[in-house]
Amino acid sequence: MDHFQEVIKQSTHHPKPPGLVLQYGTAGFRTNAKHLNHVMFRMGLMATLRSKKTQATIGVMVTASHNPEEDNGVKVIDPMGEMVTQTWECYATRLANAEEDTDLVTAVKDIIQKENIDMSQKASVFVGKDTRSSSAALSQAVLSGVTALGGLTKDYGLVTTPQLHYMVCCQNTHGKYGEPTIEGYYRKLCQAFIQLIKNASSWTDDQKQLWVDGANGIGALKLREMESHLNNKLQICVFNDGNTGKLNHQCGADFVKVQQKPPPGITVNPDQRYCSFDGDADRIVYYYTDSKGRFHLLDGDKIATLISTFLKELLTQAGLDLNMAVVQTAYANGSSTVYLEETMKLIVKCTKTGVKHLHHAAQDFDIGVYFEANGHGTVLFSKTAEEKIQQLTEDLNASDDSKKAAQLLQNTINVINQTVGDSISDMLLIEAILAIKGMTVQQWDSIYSDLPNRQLKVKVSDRRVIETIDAERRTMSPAGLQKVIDNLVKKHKQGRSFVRPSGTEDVVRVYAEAETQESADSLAHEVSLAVYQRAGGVGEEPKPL
Ligand code: G16
Repeated sequence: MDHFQEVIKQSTHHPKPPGLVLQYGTAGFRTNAKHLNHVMFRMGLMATLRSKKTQATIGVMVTASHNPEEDNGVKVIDPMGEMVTQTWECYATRLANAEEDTDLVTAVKDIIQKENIDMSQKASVFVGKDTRSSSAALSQAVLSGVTALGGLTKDYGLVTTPQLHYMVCCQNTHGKYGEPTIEGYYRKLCQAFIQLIKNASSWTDDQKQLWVDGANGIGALKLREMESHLNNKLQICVFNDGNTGKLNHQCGADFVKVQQKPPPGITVNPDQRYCSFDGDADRIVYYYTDSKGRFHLLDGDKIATLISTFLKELLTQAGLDLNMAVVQTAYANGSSTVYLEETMKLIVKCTKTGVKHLHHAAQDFDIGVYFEANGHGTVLFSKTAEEKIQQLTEDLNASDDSKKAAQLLQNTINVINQTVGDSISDMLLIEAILAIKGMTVQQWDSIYSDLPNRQLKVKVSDRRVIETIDAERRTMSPAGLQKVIDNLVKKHKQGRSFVRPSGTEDVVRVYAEAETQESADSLAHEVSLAVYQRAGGVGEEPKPL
């Protein structure tokens, strides 16, 4: 039986709900889990084709990350651990929407022809899944898709998304990036962390304690697994560990960032550090309460600032001339951008939402620090940067000071998962920086003050009516909406607002910031109302906050 007959045969076990149309969004397909079995099978097919084309291992992660438990989704990972390239996102959409089995085979054949794929090539696909109850069956569907086209599979089972990205990169670099095993991942990151904090002379036992909200998901499980590798250098107390609570429900990085409050049920004590992961552990945000009980959030922008400050200081100390930029999105707090550009004198780039866009932009620099405000991000080092740093650690003529800085930079590179944003890796890096700099979370927070801001969601009948330009900072359609937003913004001191269709949820997102929280809240509400009225709002009209 040839591959195509096998595809048709196997596809009957993964039927497509007639008429269902899905789009490869910000981070893959995402919707209610009961509509996704056919998509998973087809992504197995696509990953196999991509593997044959690139002659490398491809990854498929079954997860809906920050979405509610009843949703699921899939992220496809390219050879170096980055998100699948955009041309293939179009193929993914076509495959997912092919109505009949024969259409599906036609779509597969089209990809083979367009990409000139040699079907006699071997294919290898790594598969992982998060803790959702639907993930087991859906990852089986991915595995069936790979097998139907004759690909080889390696099922990593329960892993965080960034762990799977890491495995793919390790495999394709033949171990140069690390060992493609979970143990190898913990060893590399934890050893680098332990090396880094040897430079933290004043870190007391009390300061070693960190409270982590595992979002009732995979991150909690993986932190427990990692613990023994840390040699008690960091004491992680996990809450929302999945034992009783529901995934992402009233917990996790997205909840904390959007609601601007800690997960209910946990007492946030002053003088302690807290952080929240999201459902697949690729985002992280930090927080604390001050002595007056006020909640303070340290989001992706604050993380980018802390990391870039640390790196810049090390580059100066090392005497290395490497260019560094910070990549953000429209959600970045206006104060962070001003601070990075005007005080730190760094290059700041703004891209569309989605780590794939930020990652791509960060690759243009020797060191590219990229973070979305929601806590999704990492740091990329160019080959040149890594080589220069390595050479300096071995340079016999270099001063002790510059060599020490180079050594710190090298350990920093090793603690970072450069393939994608990674809660665990980011957490270790942040903890190491705070320890080395002898900095409290309050001191970190005081680097700059956030402008008060608010994020809201508006339900509309078809969110695709909103079209954006200028890295999502302005809308082109519906006609007239941008003008209304501009006029509303003018009424608020330091006002800024934008709207965009979400690529992971069926909503339009609204962001607003202004001089006071009251003003940011009222701007967000006014803009939500404008979206509701001009972009086909459904359900109840947005109410003032
Ligand atoms: C995903 C993407 C992020 C993006 C987020 C929200 O995160 O990986 O880059 O910021 O969705 O996207 P949108 O506003 O389009 O819904 P995650 O953590 O859910 O995979």
